[in-house]
Amino acid sequence: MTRLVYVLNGPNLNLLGKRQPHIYGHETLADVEAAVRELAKELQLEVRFHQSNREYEIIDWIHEARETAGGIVINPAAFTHYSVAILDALNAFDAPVIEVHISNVHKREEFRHHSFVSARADGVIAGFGTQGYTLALRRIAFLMDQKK
Ligand code: CA2
Repeated sequence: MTRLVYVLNGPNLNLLGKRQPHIYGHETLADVEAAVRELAKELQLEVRFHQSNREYEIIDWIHEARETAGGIVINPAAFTHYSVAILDALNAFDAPVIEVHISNVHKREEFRHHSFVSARADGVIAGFGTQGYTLALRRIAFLMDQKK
């Protein structure tokens, strides 16, 4: 089993830490990536960390992960709430998937309460701030080790 994990981020998450800190906090996506990489070292995982505002790029990374990765951590951002295409791509990926949301989507507008991705995710983390990413990585490492 490969020790490679993809950490995928959807649209507008490149603005993290630069706008709406009352919802998403002060950390930037570069800070999140640094924290994920530090933990990955401890867990002896290799990480590919990506962000895109384009749905097809996220789908292409999921396809790539089918060949190479042992798990996916994904914050699909707004795609969460309407992308059947991302759900379909994840359904073709056989290893663990953890869905992360920085904010507690269930405390927000009604349209954020439904996630297409949750129908595939092995676990969902919401409302833990950017800490959700490292919690998700720990869970992926646990699930990967369990499968050995
Ligand atoms: O809470 C989350 O992580 C979300 O996935 C973030 C998405 C939102 O559409 C989901 O409902 C919940 C939005 C990401 C946009 O991120 C920004 C960060 C800073 C400034 C502006 C946007």
